[in-house]
Amino acid sequence: GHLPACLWFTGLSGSGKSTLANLVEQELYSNGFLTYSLDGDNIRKGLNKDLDFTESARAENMRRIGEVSKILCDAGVIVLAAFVSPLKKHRRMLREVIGENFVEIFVDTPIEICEQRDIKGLYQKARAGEISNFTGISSPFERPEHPDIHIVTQEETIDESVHKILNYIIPKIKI
Ligand code: GGZ
Repeated sequence: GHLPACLWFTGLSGSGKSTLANLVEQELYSNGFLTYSLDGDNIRKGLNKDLDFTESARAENMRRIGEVSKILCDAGVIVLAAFVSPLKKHRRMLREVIGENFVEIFVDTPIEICEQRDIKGLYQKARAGEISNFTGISSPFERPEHPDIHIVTQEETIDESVHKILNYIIPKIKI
């Protein structure tokens, strides 16, 4: 057995949150930990398909995902949640709801790099005014000041980042 946890990845669109979360999940899963990943793909297409990117809708997005994460933690799961989570008040609320299982991981990639990569072409659309309230362009991102784990993607390899997260979390969840 092991203890539950909620690894919450916050950062800009294209910062590498899902990539990191998926690699950390693979490692945990292959070492016998029970894991579940939440991200825009499985949440914004289902449970939260009624929500857009206005400030109030994002707050509701965060609130629902926080409650789901808490339920999964109660069931003993290691949750990996990858969401922009742009505001301090979102992250403060999550820590209150999820409690001591909450681990804030800041995936810190400069917006210039996210925009250069522009994997999904969203930054270009946001610049062209085709997407409104786009985080980092027309909607704020408040940098976490005291994350539990700070990943500066430009200064470490993906493998180093994955192991930094594993080295932090495994001693906390191992029984
Ligand atoms: C930010 C947006 C937006 C706007 C669509 N602002 O890189 P992605 O595509 O896959 O991740 C982004 C995702 C953000 O959804 P979250 O649920 O994580 O956001 S929040 O925590 O703020 O509620 C991006 C895409 O959705 N996307 N429009 N306007 N990201």
